[in-house]
Amino acid sequence: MPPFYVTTPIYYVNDAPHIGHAYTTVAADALARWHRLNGRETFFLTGTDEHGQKVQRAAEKLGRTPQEHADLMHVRFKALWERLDIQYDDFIRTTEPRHTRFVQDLLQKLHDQGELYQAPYSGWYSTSAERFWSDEEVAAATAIALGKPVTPADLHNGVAGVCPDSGAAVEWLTEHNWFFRMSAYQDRLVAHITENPSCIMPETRRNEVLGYLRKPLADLCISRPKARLAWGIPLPFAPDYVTYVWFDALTNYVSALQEPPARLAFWPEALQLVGKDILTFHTVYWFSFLFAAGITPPKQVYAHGWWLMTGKKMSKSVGNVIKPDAMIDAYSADALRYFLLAAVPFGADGEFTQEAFLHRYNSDLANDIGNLSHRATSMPEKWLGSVVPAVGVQTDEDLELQAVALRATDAFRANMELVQFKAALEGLWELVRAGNKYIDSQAPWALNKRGDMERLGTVLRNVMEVVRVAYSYLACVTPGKSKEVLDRLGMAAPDLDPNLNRLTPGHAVSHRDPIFLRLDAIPESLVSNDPVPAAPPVAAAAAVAPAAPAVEAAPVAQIEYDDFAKVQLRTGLVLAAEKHPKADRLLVLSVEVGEEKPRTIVAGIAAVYEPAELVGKTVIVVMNLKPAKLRGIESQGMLLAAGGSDVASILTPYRPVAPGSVVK
Ligand code: ME8
Repeated sequence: MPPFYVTTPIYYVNDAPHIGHAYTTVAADALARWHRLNGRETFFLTGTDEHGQKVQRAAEKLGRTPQEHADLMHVRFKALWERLDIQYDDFIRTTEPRHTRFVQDLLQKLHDQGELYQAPYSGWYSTSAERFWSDEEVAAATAIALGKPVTPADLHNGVAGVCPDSGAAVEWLTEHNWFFRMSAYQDRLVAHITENPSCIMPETRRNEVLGYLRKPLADLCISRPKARLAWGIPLPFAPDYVTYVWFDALTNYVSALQEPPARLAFWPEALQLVGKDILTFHTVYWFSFLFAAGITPPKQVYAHGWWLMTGKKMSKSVGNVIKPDAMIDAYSADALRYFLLAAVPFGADGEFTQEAFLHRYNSDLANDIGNLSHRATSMPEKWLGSVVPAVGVQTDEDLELQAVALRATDAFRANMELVQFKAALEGLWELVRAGNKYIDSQAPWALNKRGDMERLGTVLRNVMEVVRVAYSYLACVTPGKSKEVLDRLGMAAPDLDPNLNRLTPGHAVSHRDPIFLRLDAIPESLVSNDPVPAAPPVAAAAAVAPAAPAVEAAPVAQIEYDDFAKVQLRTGLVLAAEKHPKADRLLVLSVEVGEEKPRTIVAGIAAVYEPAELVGKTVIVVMNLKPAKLRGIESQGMLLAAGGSDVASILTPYRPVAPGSVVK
């Protein structure tokens, strides 16, 4: 069996992750887990794209250096992946030396081979957006601004064009840049894609790329003058230039495999998942870079569709995003993972609505599979002393249930090979529904009443086995819930054998709370789409001002609930931590608390914590403590810690929760 390598795009660190980013990453994680479960050697890569104008501008807006910004922002992706139970093998950041070194070596190699050349680059430059636009883009924006048709020729004949982003004036600018001879690879690209049809999926997307390649392919500008864009990897042979985003970004998929050398075996056995927005880059650009470098293109690039909100692509720039943390809080990480994969065929667009989520959650998870697993342990608890019963004589109904198990697991397997999660889950649900029907038709309660314990044992055993099969296959989609249910059946790991005879008779099973609780309405926190209440009056800070030293044995003053309620506590994710420049005892933390900007918190914990160990930890923050300057740095809140003045431990939630969650 060849090894399996799965990748996600590396996400821009200009903003926080949303459901769209979670989608690709959950899909990659499900595939990686599936192949690992089947014993295949697997490598799963994700990461962050940290260079370029977008990141530079986002950092400038917040008064940070781009590196500081990237250091802070990539932690948000890692924190979300932890909450979503994403088991990646490596997380690459394009600012890491292992990556920049590889990109520079590759650029030098292509330069030495004569694949790169310098030439003038012209376009409509917008000073406000700090970028070039094409004739067509500016003509379209100008036409809207003027309310009359505008052609590219008009722009070159005196009609003043405007920037599609800001509406400000654009100017025709020419600068020298470095180009990659992409046009030389046009025929080879067409031949490769035609001879390896599954290298771009789904088929409609492959046809789109072939359609794109029917027009003459231009060479690709791969640089920007450092004077205009400083935040990038310098060209080793022309240090006044940096390489422009795509050459840098795409290369991550192989730069991450360079060390240790054993990783090289994963290339080109790669399945690269991308949104359809970046398919041309991942095929036309990427494959031709690889051809030039003498590297075989990846086995498959799979482009999925978009999550939409009222018909528009969910994106931070439109402002119509759903925050994954809020969905996880309301429903659980596994419910979100399941919904993303079950709701829409991989490749198609899908409208994200709270109504659809609630409906699917209740029908598929709370009702179908939740009920099934609940009944599989409640009935043995009531009637069989909570152990796995032995199988007796098999009836036609039992054999039919076994046949469904074989069919359903085959369907799951076949569809996972095709990267069709929805169809795979629908296949498995045939077994889940058959399991529930089997309980209804076999009526174990009646068998118990009649005292037919042998048949009762056989029926309940079959039900338990169906649960074992279903949750084992689901372990790649709902890993947390699967583990919990399998644990109730006394199993340490998933078992994909579809034969309904794998549990050990006499083994203890345990019955616990329903695994997916039914919800009657969309959770309140999602209706407003703002899980964080308005900030309380700052005057309440007095309630948490440091108290006078306690007098030994003095009775503790009691307070009313209202007094306590004045203290506003929230969870916070530590994005960065460093030593206070002027005080050995203090650390300065940057903590994401669900507000627009992270808060700076100065804490007296330097004696017990190294700054690095705090990054990525969730802490409890007193939000409405009056800001105070501590040795010159303003602290915008306080951390809770145990141990009094000799801090023993900071407080952190027992289970992962989203930053900004209210603590009471
Ligand atoms: O494009 N629906 O990064 P990015 C589905 N850094 N998926 C979505 C989505 C939506 N509404 N919005 C985003 C970049 N995605 C580059 C990639 S790779 C060498 C460099 C997902 O932060 C989808 O996978 O804009 C999309 O391709 C990716 O996020 C874009 O993330």
